[in-house]
Amino acid sequence: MFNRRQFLYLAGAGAASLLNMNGFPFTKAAMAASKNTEFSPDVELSLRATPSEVQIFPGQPTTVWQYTGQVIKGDPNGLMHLDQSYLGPIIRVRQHQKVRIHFKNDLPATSIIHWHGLHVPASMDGHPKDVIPTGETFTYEFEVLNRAGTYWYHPHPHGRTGHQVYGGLAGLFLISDAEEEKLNLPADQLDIPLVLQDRAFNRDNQLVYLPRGMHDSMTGMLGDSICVNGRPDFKLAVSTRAYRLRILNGSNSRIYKLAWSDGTPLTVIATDGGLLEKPVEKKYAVLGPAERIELWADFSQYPVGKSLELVSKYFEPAIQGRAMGPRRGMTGAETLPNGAPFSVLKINVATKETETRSLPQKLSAIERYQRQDADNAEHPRQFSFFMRHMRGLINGRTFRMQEVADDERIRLNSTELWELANDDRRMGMMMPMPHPVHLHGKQFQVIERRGALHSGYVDEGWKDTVLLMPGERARIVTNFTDYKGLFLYHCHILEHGDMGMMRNYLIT
Ligand SMILES: [Cu+2]
Repeated sequence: MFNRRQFLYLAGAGAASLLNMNGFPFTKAAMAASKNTEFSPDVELSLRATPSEVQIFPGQPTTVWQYTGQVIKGDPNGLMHLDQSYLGPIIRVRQHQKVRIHFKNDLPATSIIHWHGLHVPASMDGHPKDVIPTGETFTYEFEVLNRAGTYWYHPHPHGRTGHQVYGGLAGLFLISDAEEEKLNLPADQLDIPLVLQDRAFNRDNQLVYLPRGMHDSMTGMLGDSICVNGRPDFKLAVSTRAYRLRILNGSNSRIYKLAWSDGTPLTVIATDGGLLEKPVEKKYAVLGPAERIELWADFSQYPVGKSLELVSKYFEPAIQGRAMGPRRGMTGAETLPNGAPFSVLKINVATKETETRSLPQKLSAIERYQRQDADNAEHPRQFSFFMRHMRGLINGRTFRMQEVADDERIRLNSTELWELANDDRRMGMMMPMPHPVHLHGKQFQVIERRGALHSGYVDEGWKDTVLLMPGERARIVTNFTDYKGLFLYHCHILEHGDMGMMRNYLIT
């Protein structure tokens, strides 16, 4: 599965060469699309979504859908293309920069881009009502208000998000800021993005989506090839130094229970919304779809030649995928159900170098919310997520493009307590599902949670997605500042969102 050229490339050249920096020249066509004279961007990019081919396996290339980009204005390293990957370029910006992005849709389908985790105006958030048809361009303009952190972007057309992300449309959006820079964290070739996604390929090396139809929609699409940055059997050659590993679970529905294979605890330094106050040690860390963690990974104690794996450990499967039997006529491999153990990536300590950094014991300042900070502390908004009759529901309601119910109206500048519950179990679902709940527009704090995987949750920092296992509840607090308008909240098992487990909330 892992071709020799790729292996040699990774092992020989080290981590830096994983990233092929591509500073594209200025283009006239993209420039012509910018008309707004009031907004003066510091950074201007173009992103194009198009069918493409990537050589993932020997033999036939894999047909994918892919974002490609160009820097029109700003640092040419503001876009970094991952080598031999279907993933979109990594966008790197600084807090307070004004960003203009021209999204050109060259797919044979409508689409729109959502900036996952970013606090942007409703009109710039990539709501499904704003999809554009083939051949058209949507221009985004916003100021980067978020803290430094690992955010991402992906399509959000209603009913087709799962299909489009699975086809390859996703990329990282990394923000830096002054607070983070002072820490002198591992940078450049020591700052490694790792996008985890599972995929199913057929014998002709082509992606297979929802081969069992409604069953796969209910469980969410699960593949049996674990890809890192778009590559199965991913290997990483490191030196005896400390690294910053930025991990995004970019999978449609897979949950990872991440741990080091030798039992060393994980050192977590950041979550969805950036750095924690201080590093947290975990025996394992659970990452639901769309969630991010960043690890401080120090290999300085290892001898050259040492190999190590980042693994996903067994957990009580929410979904009995294996019970459904092998995938008919597909790869021949059994489905890898959620909860099954597997190797995520292999690390080889390849070179000796002297480490000069130590892990900062204070990372950032986070003002922690308490329940009583919320204006509705005594009367939390309650949102209940469950499946019924093959539809995804929130408080019994399915997605309607512009619909907002009374309990989905929020006052601008209010601080709110929301209670999110996975009520599949209560609703008597035969196969209760996890529901990772994502709020658009705002980072929040999880103030209370109980669940089977509890000790693997990293709830100490800012979050935009919270995993709810069957029967689980979480209380979150956030303040709805700056922007009025229509934002989504939904299950980030993409097939569940596509089946209607998504609603609007309106800030007025
Ligand atoms: Cu769900």
